[in-house]
Amino acid sequence: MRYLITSALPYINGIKHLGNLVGSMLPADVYARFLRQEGEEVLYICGTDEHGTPAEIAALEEGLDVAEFCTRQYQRQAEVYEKFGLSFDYFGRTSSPEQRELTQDFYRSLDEHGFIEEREISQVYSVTDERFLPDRYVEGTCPNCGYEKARGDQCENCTKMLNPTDLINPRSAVSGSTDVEIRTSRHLFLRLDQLSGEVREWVDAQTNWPNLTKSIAYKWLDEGLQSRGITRDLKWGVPVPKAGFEDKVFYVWFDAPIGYVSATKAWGEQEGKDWKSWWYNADDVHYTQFMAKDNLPFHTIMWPATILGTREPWKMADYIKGFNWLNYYGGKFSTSSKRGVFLDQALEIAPPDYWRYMLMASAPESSDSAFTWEQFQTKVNKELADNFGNFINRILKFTASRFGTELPAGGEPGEAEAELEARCKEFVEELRSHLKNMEFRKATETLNALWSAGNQYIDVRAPWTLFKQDKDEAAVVIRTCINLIRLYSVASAPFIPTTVETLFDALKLTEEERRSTMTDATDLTILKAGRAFDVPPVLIQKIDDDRVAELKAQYGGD
Ligand code: B3M
Ligand code: ZN
Repeated sequence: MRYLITSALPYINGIKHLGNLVGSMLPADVYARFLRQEGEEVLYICGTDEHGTPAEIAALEEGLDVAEFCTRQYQRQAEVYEKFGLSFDYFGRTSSPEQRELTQDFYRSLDEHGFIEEREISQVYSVTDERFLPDRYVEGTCPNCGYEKARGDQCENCTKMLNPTDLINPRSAVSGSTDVEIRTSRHLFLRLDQLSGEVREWVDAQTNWPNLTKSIAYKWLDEGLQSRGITRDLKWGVPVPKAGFEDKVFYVWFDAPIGYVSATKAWGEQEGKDWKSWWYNADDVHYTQFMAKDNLPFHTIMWPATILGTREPWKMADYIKGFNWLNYYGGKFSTSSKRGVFLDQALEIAPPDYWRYMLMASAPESSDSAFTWEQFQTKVNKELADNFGNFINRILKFTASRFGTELPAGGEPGEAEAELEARCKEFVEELRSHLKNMEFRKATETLNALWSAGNQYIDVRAPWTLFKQDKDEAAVVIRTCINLIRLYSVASAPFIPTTVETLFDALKLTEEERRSTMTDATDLTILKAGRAFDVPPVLIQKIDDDRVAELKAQYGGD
């Protein structure tokens, strides 16, 4: 088996927040890093989702040409993800030539097999803006409650679902102009109604999917699928290869999932690799998708229907890991209302690994979970700093001052060491199994338990006292601890890769030793007496109460 991994493609219109990271790219990265460490062949693909009205409007607001705007935003996002240690094999763009070609091919196959129909629809057109307005870009007074800023898809005051034509005094949300009218326009529709049976059969066959994923898929199937418009009256997007549709493009959600395929193709072209074997007739590929729950309908229904309708053997997901919401003090993180912590801000507050660990430890897997600054502080201070960082810094410093910077010789491991090794083996098996099952919260709990094992061991074996009584015994304890530090680093690598690099350097591990599996690293006698090491700088800095108060005041909290 080879492992294909994708995480939902972040939308282009700005830097994402912690809630976006925790529900897609970060868990996918932890999983990818783990599988690579296990020696598996992995391809982790992501990229920016660049089409659609929000990109056009964001560009307009910045006074930039939309292509130029997207290029800038792509670079900004790619840079931030790199700083977070996201190990994509390729980070593509849906504005690529590969995307255009593949999207048009998908459309042609669907059309050939009779799954496309043409219909005339009525839409709000803004004369001033010279554009059709998507439902949520029409504003007006809610006919139900009188709220004056209701959107054409929903009133956020009374939550009633609306059509733009329901609004009283409709106006353009782009310019505020009331010079709006209803115009008709011809569009292409995907016959989801005809594909519904096949989609259901496919969902039925996915016996191992998590509940969240399955329940969302069935909710849609049970409500009944209807034809869905796949074209829009916009300039920015993949052109529709059909006479009479020259001034239209495909709907952003039609082309977005094709971005997984086109980014893989772009990777293949760049690296000189066979990209197609990952996607076409790819029975030897195990494909996992990561995303937040709002993206599940598109990945469990729309995208599978698109693939099924081509009648071609494109790869469909073997497993879809969906996430609930990470909330920010009771409300949602929100890009539009700038609520919560954005990734560029997060990097100014603390190193990426603090966030990676904290977010995986609070991943909203079985239900929504809450981000609070106190929680961030606790996870960093009690788990990362106390259990992990302090143990390492303390042992290596003590060893350097008493024995020098080489693993000390003398003594033989005894019962306490055998017991510690046995416990470590158990924890590592548990950790591997959680990671294989993509249960990230449980995985961090086990990792934390593994980190505690070292502290418990030195509480009993107190090398600082032993050193005065029996130097050889103390040397055994130290060698065991340094081997344990190696195990910590290998086991923690998927979560906190940057810190682990520092640690690998401090332990002067060879390239081959760095590639060790967790299982192999449970042998606590691998690093022998005489091996040199460096004392690393303090690995994890605690976050004090004043800083928490400051952050709460700055970002809003409570
Ligand atoms: N860009 C998600 C979003 O922006 C959307 C995911 C596409 S995955 C193919 O909410
Ligand atoms: Zn209302």
